[in-house]
This record gives sequence, C-alpha cells and structure tokens, in this order.
Amino acid sequence: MLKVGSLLAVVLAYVLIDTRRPACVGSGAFCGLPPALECNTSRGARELRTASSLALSATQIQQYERDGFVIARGLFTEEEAEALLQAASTDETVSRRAHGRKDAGGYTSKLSLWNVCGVNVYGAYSRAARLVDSVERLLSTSTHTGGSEGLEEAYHYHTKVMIKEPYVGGAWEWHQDYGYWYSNGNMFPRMLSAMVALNEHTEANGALHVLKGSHKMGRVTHTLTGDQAGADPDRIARAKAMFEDVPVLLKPGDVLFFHCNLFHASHRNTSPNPRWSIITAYNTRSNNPQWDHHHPRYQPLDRWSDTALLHLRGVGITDGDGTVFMKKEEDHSAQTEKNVVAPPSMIYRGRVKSSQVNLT
Ligand SMILES: O=C(O)CCC(=O)C(=O)O
Repeated sequence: MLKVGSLLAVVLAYVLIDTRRPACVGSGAFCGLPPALECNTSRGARELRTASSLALSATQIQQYERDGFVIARGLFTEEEAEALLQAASTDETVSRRAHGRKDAGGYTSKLSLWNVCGVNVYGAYSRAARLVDSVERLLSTSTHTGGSEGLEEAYHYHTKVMIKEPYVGGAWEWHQDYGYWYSNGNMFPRMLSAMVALNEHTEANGALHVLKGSHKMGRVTHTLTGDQAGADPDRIARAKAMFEDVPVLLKPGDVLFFHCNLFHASHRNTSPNPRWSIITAYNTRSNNPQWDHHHPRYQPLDRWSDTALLHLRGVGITDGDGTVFMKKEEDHSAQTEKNVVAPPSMIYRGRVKSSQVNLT
C-alpha cells in the first residue's frame, strides 16, 4: 500500500515538476506550476533574482568568506530533517547502494552517492531554493572567484547520504575536497558542499571538525598510501598549529556550508547513536570540468520551491525517478597522485593512522 502511495506521489511529482521542461529555461518566470511545487532554473532565477527569503544573510556570507564555512541553524525545519531521515533510513535503494569505507582502525563509515538527483525528497533538498540561492551567493564571493564579478550559476556535482553507525561508524581523515576534485578536471576551486544534519551531530557520534580559515591556504597536495588518500600530513600538522579546530555540532535541519579548500575531518562514532547527514556538492557552470569523469559536467539545476520537500515526504528513490548513482569503478581520482607513505604526524587525535580513499 505504501509502495503504491509512493509511486503515485512520484507520478504526481513528475507531472508537477518536469525537471526537463524547456519552458523554464531563461523564461524569467516560474513555470506556472501550483505554487507549492513551482520550479525554476538557475538561469531564470538569476535573471529575476527570485531569492528565497530563507537564504543566507549578508553577514553569514561574510562569515563564510572569512572562515571557509558557515552554519545556517535551522535552515531546514526539524520536520523537514525528520522527513529526510525517515526516507534515508528506510530507503531500500539507499541502503542497497551504500558502500563502506574503512578507517585505519578498521571502523567503517557508510555512504550512498548519486550524481544526478531524482524527483524524490532528497532531490527536493538539493534543489531547494533556499539552499541553491545560498550556494550561488557563496560561490560568487571572491574566495571562490578570485574577484571576478557576477553571480555564479551552481550545478549539482553529487549528493551522498552519510551514515556513521553506533560504535562502529568510522573516522574521516583531514582533507580538502578540492584535493580530489582538482584531479577531476575542475580548473578552479569554485565548488562547495552543503551538509544537512538529519539527527544531532555530537562529538561522541563523530561530528565533523573544520580548521577555521584554512581555505585561505589554497589546495595542498593529497597523498596516497595504497589506495587511501588524504592531505599532505606535514601541511596538516602545520595548519593545525595555525588554525582553530572547530567541532561542527549540529541539530537536525542545521546546514553547514563549507569551501572546497577547507580542511575537515571527523572522529569515529563512539556513541550508541547513529550520525546521519546528507551532503550535496555543487560546482559552477564557469568551472565546467575539462574532461569526463565519475561526476557530472555542467547541466542546469532546477530550483524548487521551499515547500517541495514536505510535499515529497515519504518519496524515496524509485526506478525511473531520474536518480543516477555514481559507478564506483569509474572513480579513479584517488589514483592520480604519487604514492607517499603517511608519517605518524597525520594521526588525528590518535584515532586515524592514514588517510582515506577518495570517495568524493
Ligand atoms: O561526514 C563526515 O564526517 C566527513 C565527510 C567528508 O569529509 C566529505 O564529505 O568530504
């Protein structure tokens, strides 16, 4: 019965939100859909400046430029976070597609990653006007553009559901996302991630840590140990002496936006509670990757009304909803740098001995 309900909701969503609808492109207006599910393309939105009233404030954008990250408390409501958690924790496709990554201690984090988001509750998150508007403003700051004028157009690079299970969820080594994405033919660091907490992120369940302001160092070399990759240990050790290590403690619905050159890592989960999050990475149209790789090159991203997420509550990933998962075997980016043995200095508070394979 639930499955039939979900199917109907997807069909309805397809009728109401046709993401391929060319009339949206550059039309300079919403698509004439019912207000609850109206969509817009980035281009149309840029022309019109149809900003979501929920998007980041000027002060938050300045904070991001200075620190390389900003936390938007309650950007999504608890109800919306609960809808995402409910979907992610019961979604057979997410669970079947999830793969584990071991840290040096043998603890495993799980993630399920797709390159193209479909018509479902996760797609409503990644395309939410309040999120995409905020992302485009952040990506248009000089910390990404180097000072060029104009509003950047964001596109969806990938989304992943991240799961750290109680007691066994593994750690993530210090790294910069652009450390990997650079190898994918992205010429500029005009990329960022938005991580929404689906439940509470605490020190005990393995909250993310960031080195505040470290994005200003620019990209550092990432090294391999076997098939594991992470930032150059010597740079990390020096960066840790220079920049404050900030734990990112989140409540459900809080969103962390972070620059692709910001150093980040996380401990393993030592608590009885899981840690759930969804991270969407965005690239810019002006930074269209130079070559094909395991994540998409530029394609327009539809922007959905802020109310779409709750309308798609209960709608997980179903066949034919447009979701395209990454083919893991196509991910060669961790193999592009020289193999360098990691010295003990890269141990993160005694828990992680070497860096992790590139997952992103
Ligand atoms: O979820 C985490 O703790 C780490 C995620 C991460 O490092 C990443 O997505 O780049």
